[in-house]
Amino acid sequence: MDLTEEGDCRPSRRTILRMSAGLGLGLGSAMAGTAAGTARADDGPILKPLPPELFIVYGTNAETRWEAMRGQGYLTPTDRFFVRNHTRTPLIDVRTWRLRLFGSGLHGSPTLDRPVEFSYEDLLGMPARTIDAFIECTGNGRNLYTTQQHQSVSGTPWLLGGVGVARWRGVPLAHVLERAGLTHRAVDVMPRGLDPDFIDGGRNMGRVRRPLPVAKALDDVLLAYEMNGRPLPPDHGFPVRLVVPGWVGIASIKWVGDIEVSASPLSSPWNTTYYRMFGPGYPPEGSAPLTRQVTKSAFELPWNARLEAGRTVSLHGRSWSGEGAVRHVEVSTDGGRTWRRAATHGRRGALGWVRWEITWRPPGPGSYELLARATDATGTAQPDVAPYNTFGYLFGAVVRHPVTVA
Ligand SMILES: Nc1nc2c(c(=O)[nH]1)N[C@H]1C(S)=C(S)[C@@H](COP(=O)(O)O)O[C@H]1N2
Ligand SMILES: [Mo]
Repeated sequence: MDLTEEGDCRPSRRTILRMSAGLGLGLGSAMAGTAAGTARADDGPILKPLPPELFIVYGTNAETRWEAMRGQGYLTPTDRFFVRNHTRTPLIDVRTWRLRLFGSGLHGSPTLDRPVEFSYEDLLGMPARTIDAFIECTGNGRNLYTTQQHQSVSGTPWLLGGVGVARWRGVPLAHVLERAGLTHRAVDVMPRGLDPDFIDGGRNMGRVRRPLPVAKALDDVLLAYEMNGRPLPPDHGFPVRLVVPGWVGIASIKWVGDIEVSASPLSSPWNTTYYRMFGPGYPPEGSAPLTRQVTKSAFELPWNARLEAGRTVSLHGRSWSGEGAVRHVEVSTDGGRTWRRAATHGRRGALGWVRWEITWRPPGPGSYELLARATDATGTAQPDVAPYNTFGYLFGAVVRHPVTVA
């Protein structure tokens, strides 16, 4: 395993104490009487506050406003981390919750009726790892297919705020699989969420689940129970979620209830109907299931930001890539004619992002487009155009960020 991390393999005593406290009455008041996976009777699909200065809300989803990242540290604070829910955030009682593993890829082929089970406390007692990794929605930037490439696509019209970097702590999935009796025959694992069934156009797709190849599952995937030093909040997958570094956000299943481990390939709507490229140039069944995220960059500015004329401004931003650490970032303030290298600062995590900064003195009042272009670990720069696909996935082209100087 090769993770950017603090290096320890033991759960910290602090964590254990804090989380054991959570097992008692601390969580009790909010959770009492709810069975694992029981939907709440109350209000909206997302539980945390979504103040308009931090989020743009689209139904069951909410994206981070990039201006809310200005002045923040390396990590996205939990209060402004985007939420992508197919249905709604469930409230789960950890006292009755169990992680259930079953399937033909485990010794003795346990069934879902008689699975291998781990409690929340069992997981807290296993070797822990911490990683700083981004989770990003596959459709992040989808709005740009329409506004920048004049193509029509379906799905939530995210700008660029469907991404965040958090410090995730949990048990390597590899460890849990070994403990459950992983065999050499296993090819796919499929975690399944405890949120309600997803209904799409009247069709019940069942609970959110997506197969993950065993090779990735054993590489750097976490079963995370902490986000930014606190127990996972309900909206981000309490009690336990997958964190699949570098991969499409859908791989990082929240509210995991069970994991099928199979000796034959698995499928679900989330690797057949969705999360493949469809459209001209792709076979009717779509591309192969999507895996890594593409490279992207964003300015920590409002969309259509107003900048003051006659003074030099500092432009800040962040770039990230499913290919690993970003090498460098260039910025153009003249529509892409000339480019200057931005100064990167702080950490350049392989699983996270890099922060950068450049100064600009607008030549005069008017409308401008700011462009940022990152070059990934393979030496590939963000392209000018993203390949069209009907769902508007993986918009990795250079974004033309509109600003007004007045
Ligand atoms: N159980 C479950 N897991 C899920 C989802 C969901 O709706 N249900 N959404 C997925 C998608 S599409 C994304 S992009 C990420 C979003 O994680 P976040 O809400 O913590 O930002 O969770 C993934 N895991
Ligand atoms: Mo997503």
